[in-house]
Amino acid sequence: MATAGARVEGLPQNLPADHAIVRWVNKVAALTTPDAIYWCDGSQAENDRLCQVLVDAGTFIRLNPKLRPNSFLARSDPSDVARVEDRTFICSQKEEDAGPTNNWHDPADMRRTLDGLFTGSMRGRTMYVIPFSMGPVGSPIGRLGIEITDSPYVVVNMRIMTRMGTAALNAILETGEFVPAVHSVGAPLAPGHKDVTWPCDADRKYIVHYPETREIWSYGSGYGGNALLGKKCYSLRIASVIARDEGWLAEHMMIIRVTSPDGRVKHMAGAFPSACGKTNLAMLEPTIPGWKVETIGDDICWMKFGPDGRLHAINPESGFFGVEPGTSMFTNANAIRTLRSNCIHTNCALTDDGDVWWEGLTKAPPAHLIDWTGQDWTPDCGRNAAHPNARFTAPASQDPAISPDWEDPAGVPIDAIMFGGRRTEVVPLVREAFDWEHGVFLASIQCSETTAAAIGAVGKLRFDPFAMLPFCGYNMADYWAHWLRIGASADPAKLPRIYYVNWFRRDADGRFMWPGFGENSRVIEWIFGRCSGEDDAVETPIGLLPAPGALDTRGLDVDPADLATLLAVDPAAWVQEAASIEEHYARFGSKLPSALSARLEQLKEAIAAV
Ligand code: SAT
Ligand code: MN
Repeated sequence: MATAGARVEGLPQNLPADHAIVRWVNKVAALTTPDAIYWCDGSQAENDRLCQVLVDAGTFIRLNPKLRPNSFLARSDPSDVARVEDRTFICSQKEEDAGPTNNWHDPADMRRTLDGLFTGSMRGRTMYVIPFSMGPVGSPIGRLGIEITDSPYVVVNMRIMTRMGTAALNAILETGEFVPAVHSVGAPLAPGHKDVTWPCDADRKYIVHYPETREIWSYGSGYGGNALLGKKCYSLRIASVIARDEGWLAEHMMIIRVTSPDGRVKHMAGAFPSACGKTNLAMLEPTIPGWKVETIGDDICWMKFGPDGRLHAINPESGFFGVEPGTSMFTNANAIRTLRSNCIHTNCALTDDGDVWWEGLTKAPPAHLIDWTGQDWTPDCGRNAAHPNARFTAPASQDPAISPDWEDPAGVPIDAIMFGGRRTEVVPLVREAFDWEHGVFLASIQCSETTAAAIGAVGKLRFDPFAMLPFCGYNMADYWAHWLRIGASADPAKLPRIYYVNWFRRDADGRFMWPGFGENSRVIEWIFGRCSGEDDAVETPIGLLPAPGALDTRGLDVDPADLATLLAVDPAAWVQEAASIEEHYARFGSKLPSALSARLEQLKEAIAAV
């Protein structure tokens, strides 16, 4: 097939020219007309070459090798700084299969639009072919994909975030299965034109998913989850559809291993919206003596039932794409230690000695910086030095808290699942669901203040069920039904217990009432005890709360009155909460599982009876 004259480099020898993968790649090349097609092998030498290409293009600034070896800073176009939820589409055949929380578009019509946009979109550029594995190669819970992109920045990020290159391609050749994902920054280069440092199509971004054919097409953005298509696009939007069809779970959750002082081990998963502390929780250093927390994953969790009837989870990623502002030795020392070398920093500030800086990294800011837009910055200039959604891309293997079993292909058995979000008011520090179905109810009413991880208003309260609002690839009500089915199909004694936590309560002066970070280990200790059969909870209308004295508060600097508020149920506030849950549920019409509307009625009755 024609490749519009593109030069081909690195085509693996075990890939015959008439193989279906080669034909697909050539078809995309015929549409997008790149100058060259480069097949990535994932090697260190290839990575070093591409990083130098990015330095030469001005996209990367090499950081001071004495301070941060093999690390780079990239500054994006100011129009391209976060996920674009209003430009993210689920193009199922039927609108009701995307549901009221997704942007639906007719797939045939979308294909026509994208055909137009992708035509010649890679002109003047190299098209990279990236075979990748989500999960350790060969894991029975993992899956394979191939991303085509015209962005070398995407290639070097994908190398950190996924297992990318020859081993993944060989697995694809063996199994014959992969999710195709096509990405273009949407900025063709005319001959003789000088490139910009962050090419994108500021006004036309499309992050498109075809759930029935399990395809991803992304146009116009080079940033994060818009462009690193193994992450939200594949591991959540497409994988949630695959998981529904195959009876497993693809979730927006961190995963940790918790070890008690007497050496007992439990695994916990936790779903929180973007920029709500998943990475901090995943790398937590307990403040209570003798406890240990190890990281398995910080963002995505794929869970399947094992032969033992329990849910076993893997982290499909191999790196962290974490928020920088607020990350420090005081809030997440393990993240800071992870960033010593081999990382990509996007949209933070540059210090005069060639290091990175962001708000919150040090107590006092440096006297002078170059900010994320490339301008001189001084502490009195009135601007942020780093973008609020500045991110690090860091190899998970460099996390000092990484669990020795984080790459176990069989996954780890999950004992507890936490849900949570940013709630200034109403929602207590922690509560346990009465049972799996009640846990699905609590997760379906998850609600959180918006953050800078997506373009749009920050601090606005919205329902974000299961922290999957921007990531569920099908009708959210059908997704709830899937969770209910998973629970009904299992031995209840083997299912994880479900918790709802809130680290973000504030008092009337706006001050956080709970110190969070390492102190969250106290909540984890209570959950651990509950999962070990400890009977130290009290029943309330909204779930099981820690019994008086059950939460270990020794050495904790929290006002007893604040602690009481953090563990109280205010019936008047819950009457209002129930009214907004009713509105939230009404959006799903007849698709709302009756078990969930029944749980809402029970909640209302229980509050009225207080
Ligand atoms: O989706 S991203 O990977 O850009 C970050 C996030 O929102 O968690
Ligand atoms: Mn996330």
